[in-house]
Amino acid sequence: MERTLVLIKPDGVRRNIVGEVISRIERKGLRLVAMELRTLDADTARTHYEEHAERPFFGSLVEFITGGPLVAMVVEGERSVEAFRALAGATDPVTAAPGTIRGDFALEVQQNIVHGSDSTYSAEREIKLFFPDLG
Ligand code: RTP
Ligand code: MG
Repeated sequence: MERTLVLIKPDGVRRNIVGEVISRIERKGLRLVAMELRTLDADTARTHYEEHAERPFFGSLVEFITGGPLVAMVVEGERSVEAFRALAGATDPVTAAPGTIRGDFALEVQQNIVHGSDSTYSAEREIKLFFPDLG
């Protein structure tokens, strides 16, 4: 069964929509297999977003993602990587379709509420980074 890493970013926690996001994941039929509320250190954040290390927004992204507690979870189900990305919506919340998490709850590209792994390869790497003890 396919697994993906989902983060409810610090803006989502701050805005008290953790339950809303989890509810959408559960209603879709995906299952939670691990979950933790934690504040990321800068090293973990840089490793998580290493593909963006050369982008102009990298420093600001690391500052944002370490700026408060986030919820990290492993979600499992049929084509869960693609299924969660569809629930999340486009990266830019302005163009994200209404009905998606970003389309319904966000307006700024950085503070877009959730992260979902973009491939099964990324999912494996990210799950190891956040949940090294998970089998
Ligand atoms: P994520 O990795 O967080 O699931 O988001 P994504 O795949 O939809 O988008 P990605 O291109 O991987 O970007 C990672 C996160 O960086 C922030 N971002 N800021 N122009 C900007 O200031 C900018 N572009 C992206 C967003 O928080 C985005 O989700
Ligand atoms: Mg991404």
